[in-house]
Amino acid sequence: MATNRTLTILKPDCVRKNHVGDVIAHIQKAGFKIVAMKMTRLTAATAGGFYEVHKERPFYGELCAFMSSGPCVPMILEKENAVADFRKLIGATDPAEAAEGTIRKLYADSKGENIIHGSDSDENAAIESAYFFAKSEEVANLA
Ligand code: RTP
Ligand code: MG
Repeated sequence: MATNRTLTILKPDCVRKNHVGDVIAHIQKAGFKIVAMKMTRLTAATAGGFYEVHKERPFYGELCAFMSSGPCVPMILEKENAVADFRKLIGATDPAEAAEGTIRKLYADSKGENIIHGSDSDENAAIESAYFFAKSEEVANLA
């Protein structure tokens, strides 16, 4: 299987609850390598652009307010089958429905504040990575 990349965001609730270290450890133990990482605070407009696909959904305003409510930690991750394996690692959108041992099951409180994002396709992983990182911020060689 080919090595590829996904984009994650440790959301503002993750930072607020001091779970950044726990979640990064969980991700690294699952075999993902960190290719790029930063801490940043999104504006409501930047959060809205990131989740633009959801702009007609009833929760969009709440989502933009939440994602801009404090600092977050976007990262580009690399692993074989990264997108699908990462979605499996984080669990279902609603932590109440997430499988035992997944990041959302372990650390998230609600469907709206669910601790972490994961890209849903290789195409979106590339688009989302470029949304947060210049190519010069990505580690070219992990060895
Ligand atoms: P994400 O994009 O953040 O990885 O989450 P996802 O694919 O599992 O879920 P998605 O359908 O893309 O929804 C994006 C984010 O919007 C918030 N949400 N709130 N209150 C609600 O019913 C609701 N539904 C979705 C969540 O923060 C979700 O992760
Ligand atoms: Mg999504």
